[in-house]
Amino acid sequence: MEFQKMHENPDVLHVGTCQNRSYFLPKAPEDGEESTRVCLLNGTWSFRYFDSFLDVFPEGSEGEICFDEEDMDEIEVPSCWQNAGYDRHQYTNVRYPFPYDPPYVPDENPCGLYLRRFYMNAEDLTQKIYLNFEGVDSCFYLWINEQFAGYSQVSHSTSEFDITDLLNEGENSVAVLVVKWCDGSYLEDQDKLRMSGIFRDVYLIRRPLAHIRDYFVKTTVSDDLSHADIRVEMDFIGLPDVTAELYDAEGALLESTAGAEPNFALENPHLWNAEDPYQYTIVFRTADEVIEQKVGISKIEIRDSVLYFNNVKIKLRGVNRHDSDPVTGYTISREQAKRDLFLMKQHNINAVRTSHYPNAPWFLQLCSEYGFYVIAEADIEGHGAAVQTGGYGMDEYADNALNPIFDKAIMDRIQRSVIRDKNNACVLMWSYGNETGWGPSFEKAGAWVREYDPSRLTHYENTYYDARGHKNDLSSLTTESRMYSAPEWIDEYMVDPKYTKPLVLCEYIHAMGNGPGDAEQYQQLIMKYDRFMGGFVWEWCDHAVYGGTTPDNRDIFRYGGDFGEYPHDGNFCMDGLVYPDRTPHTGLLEYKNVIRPVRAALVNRETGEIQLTNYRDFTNTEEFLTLSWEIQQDGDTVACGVMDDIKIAPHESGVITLPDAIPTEGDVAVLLQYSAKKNDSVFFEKGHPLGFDQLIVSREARKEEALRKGVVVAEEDSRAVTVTGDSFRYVFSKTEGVFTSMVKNNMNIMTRPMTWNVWRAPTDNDQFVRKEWEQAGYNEPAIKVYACNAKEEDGVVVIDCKLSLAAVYRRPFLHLDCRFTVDAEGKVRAEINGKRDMERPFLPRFGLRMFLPKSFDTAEYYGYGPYESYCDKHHASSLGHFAQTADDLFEDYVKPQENGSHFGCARVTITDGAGAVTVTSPEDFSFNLSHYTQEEMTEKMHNYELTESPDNVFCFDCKMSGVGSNSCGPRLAKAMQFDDETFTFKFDLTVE
Ligand code: IPT
Repeated sequence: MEFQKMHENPDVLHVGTCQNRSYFLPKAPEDGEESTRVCLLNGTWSFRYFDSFLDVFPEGSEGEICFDEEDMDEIEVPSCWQNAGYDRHQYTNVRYPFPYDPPYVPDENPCGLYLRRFYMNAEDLTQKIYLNFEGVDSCFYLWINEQFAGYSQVSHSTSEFDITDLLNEGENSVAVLVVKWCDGSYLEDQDKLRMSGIFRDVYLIRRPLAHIRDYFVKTTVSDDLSHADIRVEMDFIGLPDVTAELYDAEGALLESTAGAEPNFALENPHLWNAEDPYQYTIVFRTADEVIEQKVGISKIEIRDSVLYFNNVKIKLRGVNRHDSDPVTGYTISREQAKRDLFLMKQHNINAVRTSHYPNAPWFLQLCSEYGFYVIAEADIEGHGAAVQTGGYGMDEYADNALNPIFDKAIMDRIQRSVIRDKNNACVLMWSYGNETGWGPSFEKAGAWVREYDPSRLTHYENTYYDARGHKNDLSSLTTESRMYSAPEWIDEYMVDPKYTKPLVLCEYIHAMGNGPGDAEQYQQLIMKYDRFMGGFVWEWCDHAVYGGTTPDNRDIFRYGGDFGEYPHDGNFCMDGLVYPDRTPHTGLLEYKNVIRPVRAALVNRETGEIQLTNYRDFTNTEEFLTLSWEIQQDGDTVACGVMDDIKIAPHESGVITLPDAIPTEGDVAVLLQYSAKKNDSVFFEKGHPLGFDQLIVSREARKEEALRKGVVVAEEDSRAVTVTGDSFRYVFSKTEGVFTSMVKNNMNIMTRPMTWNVWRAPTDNDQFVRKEWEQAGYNEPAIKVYACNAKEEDGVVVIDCKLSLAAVYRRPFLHLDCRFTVDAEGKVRAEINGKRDMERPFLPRFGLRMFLPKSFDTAEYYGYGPYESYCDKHHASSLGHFAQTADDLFEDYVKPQENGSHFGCARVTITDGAGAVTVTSPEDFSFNLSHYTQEEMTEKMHNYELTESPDNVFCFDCKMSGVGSNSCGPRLAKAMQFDDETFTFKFDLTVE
């Protein structure tokens, strides 16, 4: 008998599965917290891996599966088989990992046969037994006691089977053949490491013969929010008698009803929102079963193109989250999920998009419990269709959506997502999936969603073009969703009459590597426009596979290309706000402060009045805010205090008055630190920092110190000028235009010659401009000195030097006109006037680089710290005095790149405790100190491959370009590019 193959048949999506229902785990009446009706089948299963589906049926098997447990390996369920050593990982973003030939998939299609045994007693068999799979990638065939029991394809939604009639008293077996690719894989082209297997929980549920099959808790709230009705629509197997009880969050019984359509009325309901996720509980009871359902009540509306949640114009401060862990892959425990959610709460995030598939069903329960607005996305992503002819073909893009063979699956996947998760308070929007184009399939499914659940908003990105002549009907979508739109486009959207829906950026500020640098720019727009609901950062975490440690104990994280796979998309999966192990990136700290709950502005310097605005949507500052204030003068605290009785209603402003006078001289700033007023029982403790504002009141023009005059001698030969004073001897190269040796007090401070410095190890966000930079030769400039004259003059030595920077075969991109003055104590005063070739791209940076002895390992600076800071990414840092070692300054990106710079500096000293090199400047500058050269970081693909430089690398820059988010977002904003045609860099360099 030939095996009936279903995984290349788009008409056969599920065989033997039950009708969809909402997620709940029933209990026995006598149960406590744990349900005795649910039997988890997680644990060790027997496992046989096949490289190809064809190997499942060797010659002579006649289409029969061999269930013989002998010779089988063992595997943990749930898990991904690639993480257990089978098959291999692959990371691709857009491109399908197999030819685009729907509904067909390769014959060499890896499979895994899973088998385990379980026991049933006679009493069990008097009931209904359901078998549930919460997630299997990509599809599976099921046998109970070696009898075929069904098939299902949809990796991230539940498949439930009624297996009652296949069971025996005593031992039973369950066998699952998981196939890596199926026709459904065309709809699962999510940007992720591609893994396979039974990756979520598997369990049996015992239920009485008559039971509640499904229910939908529907709530309506009166316009003034004073009244709510709860109506439960139920569906049954058999005819159980039902009673329903409504409890408040403290467990007090409010109301009890009997009958098949329970309903409750509440006066002054306690509504749910992300800041106060209050949930009631309904307990449904039938003769032999209890179901507990949390209920959060809210009113979601769009009025005049503006989102109102419980009559408040809320803003979404969101992230896109994948199920991803470097060790467990797609298999995420509640503890792992909670760790993500708690970290989000600690960083002011209030919304999650489950990109691009439903998460485990309990994940949304956690979001409802902890307070997150969720875009709940269906398991659909098909952007691989777009790249059939190179680039993004807009017609091709929609090929899956327009292909009728996928109509059924698109409807199925959307229904599965909505029906399973409908009773969760956190669901703000139903998302039909991601980047699959648009077509009749989505129109039909969208109409179904609106009909089934009109209480939620609907979302889908990829509707902005009509493909292959199909005129898009977008009437089922309540929102306009875009990704990575440039700020200028958002301004246009707000005035263009053709746009009538509220706008959400379902993906923005691409958090890859060092970035994002444009968070504040977008936040300004979110705050400005009522019709801009907010955005979701792409994305929450870096995806990687943990590969153990190197002999010197460095963690190995692998990404695309590290598994020998083809095709792959390199480190494009390393684009999260947290590292794979959940250590926050500086980008998360930046985002946290950009979305801080309070912002401040100076009203009046004389009176010390400061305006505070409360950006929480529902909570008065009185309930959450402790304000510590500090008046700073030249980086020192001159007065400080704490206020925690500030009353400002949500979305309102109020004025506070500092009790101490704000000085009028020097660099003056007011630092306002916002922290949690109370212990939050779950996420953080009293005092947890919520963000800060530093109001720079004034920065004083910095005076140049007078040069010390005395005996300084200049000697010249054809290659160098040697400048000698009492305590020093410096050599200035007449071919490089910089100092090549600086000996002070008999110590050579430079282990190698200084260099002019325009290159930086490209960040991920530099990956496009990098090509232009390399074309211009910024990575390999040679120096041509046209003239170099030294003279002793009035007790100092003055070296004038004209030079250019140009790479081999290209014309100069930069001309410099420099004057270096060396005083009698060895201080070097530099004035460098630069002129650029404006046909070349903006510069990564411009400055000088010194190589210092390894012992010069501490940077003491007055500038923006303690976190790495750039002109467009410094909102996590403040202006002040900092002392950090090269290790502290280093941001250890898995893919090495420019990091650890500090912007807005007036002074930096690099010291070993005894000696010191100090740079000061009348204008703000940037610096970094690193164990690694930019060449090393440019070259190496992984952090564990980095080799330390024998010296410490000290760069000080007149300017450093911003970082932006161009890895997927718009090109770096003009204002953040170092694109000046002429510039002047003045600094004093002192060696002690
Ligand atoms: C877009 C995708 O929606 C998302 O899954 C991810 O790939 C992200 O951007 C980039 O990291 S796809 C992009 C090519 C627009």
